[in-house]
Amino acid sequence: MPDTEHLTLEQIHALARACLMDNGCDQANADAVASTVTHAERDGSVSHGLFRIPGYVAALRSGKVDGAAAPRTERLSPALIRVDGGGGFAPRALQHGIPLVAQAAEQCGVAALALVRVHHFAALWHETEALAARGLAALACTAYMPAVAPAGARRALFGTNPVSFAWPRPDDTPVVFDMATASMAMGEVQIAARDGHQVPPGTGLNAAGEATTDPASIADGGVLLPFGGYKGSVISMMIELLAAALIGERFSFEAAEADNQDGGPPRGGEFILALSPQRMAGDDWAGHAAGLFERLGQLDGARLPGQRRHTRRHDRGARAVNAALVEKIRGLCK
Ligand code: NDP
Ligand code: PYC
Repeated sequence: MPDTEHLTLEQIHALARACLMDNGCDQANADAVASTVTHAERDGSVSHGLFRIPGYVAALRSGKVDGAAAPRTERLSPALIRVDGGGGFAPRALQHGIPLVAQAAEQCGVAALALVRVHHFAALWHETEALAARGLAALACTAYMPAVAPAGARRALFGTNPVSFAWPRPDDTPVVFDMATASMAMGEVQIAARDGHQVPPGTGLNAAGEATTDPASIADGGVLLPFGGYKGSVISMMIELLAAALIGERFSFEAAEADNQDGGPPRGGEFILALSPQRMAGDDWAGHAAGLFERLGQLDGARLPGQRRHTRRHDRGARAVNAALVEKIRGLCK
């Protein structure tokens, strides 16, 4: 295993924030991204924590992303909100848009947020958990750049296109899943390559279109496969439609064609849906759902999604971070 360096959560936040500010972010944007990165490290979502800082910095340095972007709101109807991220990183626009869609869903029972002109490089559970914290069920999805071959094909068209769903539980953490619709997130493949691990059979193909368990030959010139064969493939296509066609943003292939290939996230969009169980099912909604979770917990081997991350969250101690990555990030600071 590569060397690691132990950093407290405060040190992780400070390092990320300083590096972003040294490379052109204003305070609001640096704080928003640094918090997202710190929460990922806290929860063990390593592929979407500090690992992403070099990409964020590349996008700032090339001028692709505006580090001082200020989101703007357009209310398309009482239940339909568009937030224009102004070409900035998604966490800043989400900070702005999530309270607005939550309030609209509380009033209308259901509301949607179309996040446009953002650069998304993070896990999605941040946004769905924020809505669940307000008693709402939430769904979020975004596209990226082609990395996944549709079922039957050997060339990439879809992004790794993640989807997250969170269900609120009063006085408890939400039940939440957040997953790439690829067999594996590309970040996980890149980390496996960095750390010298193989990936499971069925993860992807090399540049010659042959099945491989070597992560480097998937990440460099190869393709990922969708999770679950054609079923994951059609869900990935749905995400392209929801996070691009539905909200007037770019498909993964369009995002890649317009991108400057600096290694940072391309411009794209995110679709978020917020639903009020209180408004739809009435007072009994939480107890009713708890019955399902209880039954699931009684089955040997089964667990609730989100449980692994939420357990790690209780540990407020230092996190072991790849030492070469920490050195690289320090080198990107002034
Ligand atoms: P994982 O395969 O690690 O996990 C997927 C989900 O399944 C998690 O919510 C996890 O919960 C849950 N889960 C895992 N095992 C079980 C189990 N045995 N029983 C019940 N639930 C389980 O995620 P991915 O590698 O696919 O994705 C990693 C991250 O990458 C995501 O956060 C995603 O948002 C991000 N990503 C972002 C992209 C972007 O464009 N911004 C693109 C692609 C991915 P738990 O966490 O508790 O283990
Ligand atoms: O891990 O596939 C991924 C990914 C793409 C964009 C952000 N994360």
